[in-house]
This record gives sequence, C-alpha cells and structure tokens, in this order.
Amino acid sequence: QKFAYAPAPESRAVVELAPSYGLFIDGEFAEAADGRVFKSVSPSSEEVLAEVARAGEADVDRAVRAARKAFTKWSALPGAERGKYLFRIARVLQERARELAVLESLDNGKPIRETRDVDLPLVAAHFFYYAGWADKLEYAGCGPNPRPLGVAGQVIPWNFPLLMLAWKVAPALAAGNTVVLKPAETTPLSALFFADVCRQAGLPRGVVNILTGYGDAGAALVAHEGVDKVAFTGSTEVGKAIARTVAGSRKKVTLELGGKAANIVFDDAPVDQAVEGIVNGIFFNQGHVCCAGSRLLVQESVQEEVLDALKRRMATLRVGDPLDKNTDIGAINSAEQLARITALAEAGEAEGAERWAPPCELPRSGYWFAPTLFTGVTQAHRIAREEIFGPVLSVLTFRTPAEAVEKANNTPYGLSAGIWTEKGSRILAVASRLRAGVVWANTFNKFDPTSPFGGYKESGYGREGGRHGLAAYLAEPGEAAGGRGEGE
Ligand code: TXE
Repeated sequence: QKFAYAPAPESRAVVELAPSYGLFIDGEFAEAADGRVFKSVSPSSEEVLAEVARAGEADVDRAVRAARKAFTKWSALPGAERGKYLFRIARVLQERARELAVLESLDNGKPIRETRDVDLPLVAAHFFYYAGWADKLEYAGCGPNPRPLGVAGQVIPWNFPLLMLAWKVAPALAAGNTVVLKPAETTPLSALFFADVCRQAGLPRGVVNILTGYGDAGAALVAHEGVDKVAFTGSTEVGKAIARTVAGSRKKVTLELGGKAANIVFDDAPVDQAVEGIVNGIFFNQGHVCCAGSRLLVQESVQEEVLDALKRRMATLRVGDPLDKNTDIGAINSAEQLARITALAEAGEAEGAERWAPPCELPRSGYWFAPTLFTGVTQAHRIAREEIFGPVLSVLTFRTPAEAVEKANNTPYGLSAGIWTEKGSRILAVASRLRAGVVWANTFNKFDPTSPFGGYKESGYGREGGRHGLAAYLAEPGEAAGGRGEGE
C-alpha cells in the first residue's frame, strides 16, 4: 500500500492520511527516482503527518515530459471542453471542502475557521471563475486567436498552499497549458490531495503533475528547458534567483514576492472598524501573508485612542489548536519561520522599540508566537523595513496625508496598502500616490478571483487573478508559436 492513496469518503469531515505519499506524475503516484523521502510535520503538534516523496532532477524531467506530452491534446481541446474539466474540479473541491480544510489546518497550522471560510471557498471560486473563461479566451486581451504558452512550471509557498495552487493551476489550464507544480516543503499534502481531486474529476493524465520536494526541485523545474512559463510565489531572494535563471530564455515569468504593507489610519476613521481591519490585516493567517498590513501608520492625533482599542481587541484573540473553531491565531508554520520572527522581534527591542503582547498562554508543543505590537518604531528600525511574515505589527505615526504617503512608500516592496478614512476624496487622492499593486479602502485582505493581484518594485511583477491572470498564460499577439507538444 506504499503509494496507494485512499480518499476519505465525501460525507466525512475527517482526513484519512496514508503513511506515505508519492509524486504525482502522468496521472500516477510514484516514488522519487532515487527513493528519497521527507516528513511533513504538523506545526501545531510537531507530529509527523506523513512521509512524502522528495523530487530530484530526474523526477522534474519525467514530470515535464509528461506535461509536454499531455499539452498536445489538452491545448487542442475546444475551450468549452477544458472548461468542463475545470467546473468538475471546482465541484469536487466543494464536495471535499471540509476534508481539505481540515487537512490544510493540520499541515499548515492555520485556524480551521480560515481554511473553512476563506481558503477553500476561494480555491473553488478560482476554478469556477477560470472555467468560465476557457471558451472566451479571445477576450483575454491577447488577440483574436489566443494560444497557450505550453508547460507551466509553478513553485508555491506554504502560507496558502491550496489557494496559491488554485491561483496558478486554474488560469494555466483554462488557457490550454499543462502544469508541473512544486508545493512548499512544509506543506506538501494538500497539493497531493488536489492531484486526487484531478483524478476524481477525470482530468486527462499529465495535464497536472505535482512534485513534492525542496528548493532544489524548484530550481530544477524553473531551469528545465521544457518549461515555457514560470510562475513563482515566495521570498524576494528566491524570486531574484529565478529571474536570473530565466533571463535570456524564451520563458515567460511572473513573480509574486514579499511585502511590507502600510495600513494607514486617518483621524476621521471609525475607530472600531479600523481596529478590526488592523487585526485582520496583521493577524489573519498568523501574519504569514505577503500583503499583510504589517506597518500601522496612524495619524498622531488619534494614536492613543486607536492603540488603546487595538490592545483591548488583541487581548481577546485566542491562540491555539488550529482545529478548534474558536481559534483566531494558529501555529507558526515551521521552526525556521518561528526563528525568523523571533529574531526580528528581538531586533525590534534591541533597536529601542517598545514591545507589547497581551497575556496569552501558548501550547507546549508546536510552534507559536503571541500577537505582538511594537510602538515607538522609526523608519530606521529593521521591523519597519523587513518582512517579518508573522503576527507582529510595527506602529508608526504621521501628521499629514503627504507624510503618510511618504512613509507608506518608503520600502523596497510595493504589494499592498490599506486606507481608513470617512472621506472618499482622500481615499482617491492617497490611493493614487501609493506605490502598491493593491490598495484597500476601509477593508483589508479582501480577495476575489475577478481581481488582479500583484506587486510593484521588489514585490515582483505580473498579475494573478482576473483577466490579467489569464493573459499571463497566453502568448502575446504576433508572438511565435507557443509550446510544442511531444509524441503521442
Ligand atoms: O521562502 P522560499 P521561505 C518570505 C517571508 C519568509 C521568507 C522565507 O518573508 O519569512 O520568505 O520563506 C521554493 N528555486 N515569503 O524560505 O524559500 C521552496 O521550496 C526555486 C513570502 O519558505 O522562497 C518553496 O516551494 N524554488 C512569500 C518556495 O520556493 C525554490 C511566501 C518558497 O520558498 C528555491 C513565502 C530555488 N532556488 C515566503 N528555493 C509570499 N510572497 O507570500 C526555494 N524554493
């Protein structure tokens, strides 16, 4: 039974985990060529959930070949037929939503309330949305005879494992590409369950291939000469390395990298509403969010009122078991990430900022970090400049809208920002001067498959979601032929 995988009966919310899982190549689960494996650990309990095959170069090659072979038929299908497969995948995802939500919470550490109410509904929504595009590609903005690019090599992070997969797989397939995807090493399981969803939906073999493994497998995938399009979400450092790898090749690339978003609260904002937005902005998903509102810029005149209300609200946040429906903040995804957050928080203190956290008892086993606030932060502090990617908020103040804009833009990143004010004119004036791909007004962390998402500056380039996300998987008008198929 080593690589057999038995899906849990649809009617049950529990996840049945096999002791080990294989790579998903050409419609089959298979061992890595060199037999290597690694363990996926639950960050909330440190228990080993399963052993997973670790892909190497030979497996990357095998998966890319399978995807190339499948491309010939897949890209030649009428769009409406491809759309039907995507609709079927979306339906199966909905049917198995509870099982997948539990699995994601176990493997990632995020609260079940989020996987159940945010991740899984959005995952299905992306497949429904792009299913509808599959027979309307001529409206994607790439000319009257849209053509897919070929094989997409996709590398995703661990913060929204299934959602990042959906952002990448759904538009790729709708546009007629085939896919080789590598999930992050700390969260490999939901991508493998997704492989099973594809089988259940009858997706032809080789159209989606999943390679679990580490950064070396990701590097081999993006470098493989059979890959036509690279899509990456992860750290800015790895994004830059990938950009260097593909430079000068025919490969198209989109990169969605780090962020250090400003959440700007003006003195006329309703305080309670703004506080909810601040809390959602930085504590949603333990702050493991590229667009997290990790810098609070609050107007000096209301600083005290806002911080008092924020501290009261933070004291009500429940940290603990991700499978408890009352949990607000789950586990930090890995020991490495916990070490990064801890080191940056210590740097905040060492550099003279004032640290505050509500009293909260953290579980004994697993990786945990209390919701934390730093005041007295200046722009010189590391915690104001570097992405922490954890439940840590740095508070800065401003006097005028111009100063707010200047501080918000004073970062190498440019992914997102938030504005809290009653004045519509101020929203428009400030938003148009913020160098951020997404600007939310009187809300935060709102996602929708119809909206393009992506950054400026060191937050990467290209857009995912909406029509723009589809165009990223189509050849430009007049461009030479897209990917070639291989053999039958
Ligand atoms: O990211 P990596 P890590 C930020 C966040 C976090 C930091 C480090 O600040 O603290 O990055 O996280 C694969 N070629 N973000 O180390 O290494 C890797 O296996 C190809 C922000 O986890 O970038 C995984 O699948 N692929 C971010 C994926 O890249 C490589 C989300 C991301 O891992 C590779 C995650 C290589 N050379 C972290 N090396 C966001 N934008 O949301 C690694 N990988």
